[in-house]
Formats: sequence, structure tokens, C-alpha cells
Amino acid sequence: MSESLSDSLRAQAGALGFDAVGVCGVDAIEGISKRLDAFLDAGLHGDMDWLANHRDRRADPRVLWPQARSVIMLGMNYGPDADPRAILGAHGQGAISVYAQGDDYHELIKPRLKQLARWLIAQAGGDVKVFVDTAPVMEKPLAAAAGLGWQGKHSNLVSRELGSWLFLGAIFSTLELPRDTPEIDHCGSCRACLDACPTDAFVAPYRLDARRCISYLTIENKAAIPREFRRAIGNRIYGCDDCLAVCPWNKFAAVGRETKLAAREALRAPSLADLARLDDAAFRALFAKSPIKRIGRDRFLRNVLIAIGNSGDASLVAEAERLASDDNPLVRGAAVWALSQLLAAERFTSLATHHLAHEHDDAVRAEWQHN
Ligand code: B12
Ligand code: SF4
Ligand code: SF4
Repeated sequence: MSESLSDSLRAQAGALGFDAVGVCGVDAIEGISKRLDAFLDAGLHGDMDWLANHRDRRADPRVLWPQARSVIMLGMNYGPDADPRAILGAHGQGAISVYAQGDDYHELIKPRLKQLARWLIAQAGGDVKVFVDTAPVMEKPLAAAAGLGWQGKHSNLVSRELGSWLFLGAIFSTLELPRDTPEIDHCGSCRACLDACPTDAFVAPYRLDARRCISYLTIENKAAIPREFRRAIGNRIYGCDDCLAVCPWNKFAAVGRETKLAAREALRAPSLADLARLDDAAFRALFAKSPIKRIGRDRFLRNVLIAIGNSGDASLVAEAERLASDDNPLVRGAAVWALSQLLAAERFTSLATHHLAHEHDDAVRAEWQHN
């Protein structure tokens, strides 16, 4: 590819809404499999079995697609217009992580990647495949190799120009494209992200124990949230931004320019009482086109009830009491925990006696009996 094609690729990517673009070879992350194995063998991925499947493909783009010669990595800035930590601990409101306050980035970025890929084929030929998030592709190390930034101690990609708020996507191409210079680590002695984590999820710098991460606990985890993390979760009801938000490199971050990724007013500081009343249909309507719809009403209400339990707000007792009789045991169990936090011991014990008479789910019974 000529330099001018390289320049036009950047211009075209910019016109399609991407804020960062770089190219690396398919051999750029040789040696990463040791680190992936170390992460998986230590069980740090929890129940995300899909991360452990096809390890060889994930660790090496050449195994995923032998014809590929280059990887074009794209970044889209979703920088927030306010500090996402401002809502933490807010009375009666839930905190939704920045990435989930707008439209689902998967649905936005994939068509843009395809458009860019089609443009590339029209200009220079070759064949392409596009990926965002869900394929066995290690997007962060590839983006670092393509010069978009470096993996910070929180393990996400940090850009000198854009800070931490970048979604990543990849185009694999059969063309030999000129490569960019990999970015080097600029964390230095900083450890702000490691110290900011509410659940102590970092076993070491650059090494996250996903099982302790609030993002995993509130999004990926399908079961009850383990007791040891419930208080620390506070009012975070979907994902967490603390380690990103604290990074000093965000002083260069700009507000994202893609309006579809901007926060919906209804999701900036939603009322826990309103969320607690969502049935399936209302959940689907509120979260149409949002990534939150993926976890479904029951898991979402589980999260809302943890936040209600942490609210110290007696006016929310009625919601928790009603949900202690919900059809779904995951919701009932979380409602019981919320009641255990909000009610005086005597009142809780009397409710427990009443509910235990007809509660058949072992996990929910255990919640009633725990306190
Ligand atoms: C699984 C996953 C998760 C899991 C596990 C996260 C993790 N750190 O692995 C959970 C559910 C916890 C999660 C949470 C989040 N995620 Co996520 N997630 C992914 C996914 C699908 C795969 C990541 C992966 O491969 N993990 C496996 C581990 C082994 O990989 P790794 O983190 O690169 O591990 C490296 C380090 O351990 C390093 N290492 C180990 N030892 C050492 C030592 C030294 C000295 C060094 C330098 C490095 C080093 O080497 C390993 C290999 O590179 C990617 C999409 C994709 N396909 O890549 C999105 C992705 C990483 N997530 C993303 C986002 C936005 C988030 C959240 C911010 C969402 C939120 N607000 O709640 C949080 C951030 C939490 C955090 N601190 O990481 C973005 C990150 C964008 C960016 N700028 O980096 C991605 C890329 C999705 C996307 N397409 O934009 N996520
Ligand atoms: S997203 Fe939150 S819980 Fe997860 S590692 Fe970062 S600060 Fe910790
Ligand atoms: S907060 Fe500090 S240690 Fe963490 S990623 Fe940013 S610069 Fe690196």
C-alpha cells in the first residue's frame, strides 16, 4: 500500500467516526499466549468459558485467519461529558457505567468497520474480516501493537491523546499494509487505578482478577453476587468506571463526538425505585438499543437490589419487600439481602419466618437464614 493510501485510510476512518487508527502485522502479538494462559490457568476469567475456548485463535490472528497479513485497529472515543464518579453513592440513584449510557457500541461500530473495509477493498483489493469485542481477538494488545496506546496497569488501552475512553474494533486484511510503531508504556510509577478499585480486583499491576471486578459481577455473572462484594458495589448497577476515570492521562480526553454513544438522559442517574418496578416489557422498552438489554430484566434487578441494600434509604423497603416475592429466585435472593441491610433485625426475622414457610429455592432460603 502506498503512503497516500495509508493517509486516505486514516482520513476515511476519521470520516466514519473513528478517532484512532493504526496498523500492525498478524505476528505482532507473538508471545501473548503465555500471558493469556497464565490468566486462564489461574481461573481469573471466572465463568467466562468463551474466553478459554479457542485459546490458540485468540492469541494469534494467524490461527484465526491464516490468509490475513495485516490488522487495522480502530478506536472510537466515548469520553463522557461529566465525571462518572459524581453519581457514586447518590441518594436513591443507580450508577450505570459510561459505555452503557448510550446505544450499544457493538451495533454502532460493526457497520462502520464494514464500511471502512469495503472502502479498502475498493481502493486496494484484498479480502477482509471485521471484529468488535465478541470474536476471539485480543483487541487491547493488538491496538497497542498498532500504536493506538498502551495497556495501562488497569489492563485497558490508554491513549496519550484520548485517555481511557476508547472502544476498539479490528479489521483483518489479506493486504500487506505499512505498519505503525507500537506504543510504549507510559504508566511509570503511577498506580492510581490499582488503588481506586473498590473490590481490590487487581492481583498485580496489569493483572485483573475478573471474578472480583464489578463489571464482571454485574454484567457477565449470571448467578447471585457473592456476599463479600455486595457492600463494595455501592450503587453501581451496570459495570464500573473507577479505574478508568482516575487515570491521569484522561486530562487529554475529549467528549466523544458520536451522538449515539452519548448518555441518554434517562440513564445518567436513574431512580432505583423506578428501576425496581420494571417488568420484562418495560425493561426491554427502556433498554432498546442499549447494551444493558443483554443481561435481561432479572439480572438487572438483582443489581438494582444490591444498590437498594446499600442505599440506607428506608423509602426503598417497599420495593425490596415486593421483590422478595418475585417469580425469579435471583431477584428474590437479592431482595432478601437488601431487606437485611435496610430493616431492623426484629422486622427482618419476622418477615423471614413468614417467607420461609413457602420459599422452596435453596439459595433464597439461605439468604433469609443468613442474618
Ligand atoms: C473479557 C473482557 C472483559 C472482562 C475481563 C477484563 C480483562 N481485563 O480481561 C470484564 C467483564 C471484567 C471486562 C470489563 C471491562 N471491559 Co472488557 N472486554 C473483555 C474482552 C471481551 C476480552 C479481554 C481479554 O482478552 N481478556 C483476557 C486477558 C488475559 O487479557 P488482557 O486484559 O489483555 O491481559 C493482559 C494483561 O494481563 C497483560 N499482562 C499480564 N502481565 C503483565 C505484565 C506486564 C508488565 C504487562 C505490561 C502486561 C501484563 O497481558 C495480558 C495479555 O495482553 C475485550 C474485547 C476483546 N475481544 O478484546 C473487552 C474490552 C477489553 N473491554 C472493554 C471495556 C470498555 C471494559 C470496561 C471498561 C467496561 C465497564 N465500564 O464496565 C471494564 C474494564 C475492567 C478492566 N479494568 O479491565 C474494552 C476496552 C477498551 C480499551 N480502551 O481498552 C474492550 C476492548 C471492548 C471493546 N471492543 O472496546 N471486560
Ligand atoms: S472496573 Fe471497577 S471493579 Fe473492575 S477493575 Fe476497574 S475499578 Fe475495579
Ligand atoms: S491510572 Fe496510572 S497506572 Fe493506571 S493506567 Fe493510568 S497511568 Fe497507568
